[in-house]
Amino acid sequence: MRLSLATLGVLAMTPAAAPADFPAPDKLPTVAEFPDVLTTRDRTKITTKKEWEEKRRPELKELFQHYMYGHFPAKPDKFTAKVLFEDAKAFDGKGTLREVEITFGPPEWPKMYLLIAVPNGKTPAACFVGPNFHGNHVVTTHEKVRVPDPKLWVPGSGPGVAKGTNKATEAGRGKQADTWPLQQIVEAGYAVATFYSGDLQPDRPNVREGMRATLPILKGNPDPAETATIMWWAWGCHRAVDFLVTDKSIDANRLAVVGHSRLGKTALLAGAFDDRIAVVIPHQSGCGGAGPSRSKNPKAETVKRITTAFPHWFCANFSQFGDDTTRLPFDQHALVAICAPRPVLFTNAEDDQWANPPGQFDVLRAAAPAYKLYGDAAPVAKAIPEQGKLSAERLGYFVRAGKHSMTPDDWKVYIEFGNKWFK
Ligand code: GTR
Repeated sequence: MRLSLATLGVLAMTPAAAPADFPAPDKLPTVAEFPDVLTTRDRTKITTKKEWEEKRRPELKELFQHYMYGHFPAKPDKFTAKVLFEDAKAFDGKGTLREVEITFGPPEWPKMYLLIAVPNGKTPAACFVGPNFHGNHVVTTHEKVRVPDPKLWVPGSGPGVAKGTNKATEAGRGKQADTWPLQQIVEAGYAVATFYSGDLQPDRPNVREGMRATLPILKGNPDPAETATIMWWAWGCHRAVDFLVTDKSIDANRLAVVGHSRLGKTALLAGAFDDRIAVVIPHQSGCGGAGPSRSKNPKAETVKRITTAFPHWFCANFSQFGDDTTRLPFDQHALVAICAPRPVLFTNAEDDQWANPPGQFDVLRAAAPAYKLYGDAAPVAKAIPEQGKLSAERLGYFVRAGKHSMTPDDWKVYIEFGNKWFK
């Protein structure tokens, strides 16, 4: 069946036009260090919270859309949720587990499946929310949790995915329960909600599928700021939030977004573009997330490398900066600054230099001026804290020993940070 653009909801999704005066990447001025977060494009120095919110913050949001992540899609007009199952005696009776099917557009649009665990007797609870890599069924052994439809593409590296199939299967159930340790989180008094990132946008280039299939194809004249994959995943986090704020067992004022690696990049972007998210925790997110584009760490991933290996994560404009990141009119500190005054925590591992832990600390330091406008005189530590010790300032930082992974010990750190800021 051929679907017309209108059936696909294209009209609803057509983004606002990019500001006309944004120069092509190679026409931008060179700025060797991080551009000052408080100086606007027209060289005005921001000194008040009001000026920040009215002028610089919206400008930065436009710049990040145009040159890096692509247009921020509109909120869908339609939104319905259906509870697929609920187990009020999950986690040895300590919590309730449910899965919710969320429909937010015309029937052709992808649906999203949100898995929610809530601590019994401790509601409304603060909630960690974020995308997962391989499907909800891999984060729990619970037999009712849905396996993604075999028609939906999943990464070949996922548990229970037979070679060459890219199909999720029953064999993956519970195999990555350590990455989103639901019971541990519930026992700490928190709720947790996760969804498969590929529900919204499968993680592969060149295929017009998922939410990307709802955009118009501009033949011969592609939009260099077309909404890219990380933006779609962030948009998915916002749709999860749309549901969570209606759920009486969740405290809508205490939501923390969490994600690992490419999904950590997603968590930071999601936090920057949605003020309903109170705490932002990108874990080992590196280049394109918490890591600087103007990197001084020779072991870290570069813009050139990431835009070559993963062209679909960012809009086409971003790849233009691969050979000269000094032309970027922002660096990642500005994405953190957009989150001000909300707490942001960067978590890392020593052996994961690809994600650039020291560079991420520079990013936090450079975001501080925006936080100071809100009255926090010392929002960030002066130096990188010692390994294994959480620096729980408003701009928090943590580096542990070990590798690139998301573990129950990392969750202890997110929870410790939550315990401080959700008080
Ligand atoms: C790597 C990529 C990183 C990071 C990681 C992941 O291959 O270079 O930027 O996102 O994948 O998502 O695990």
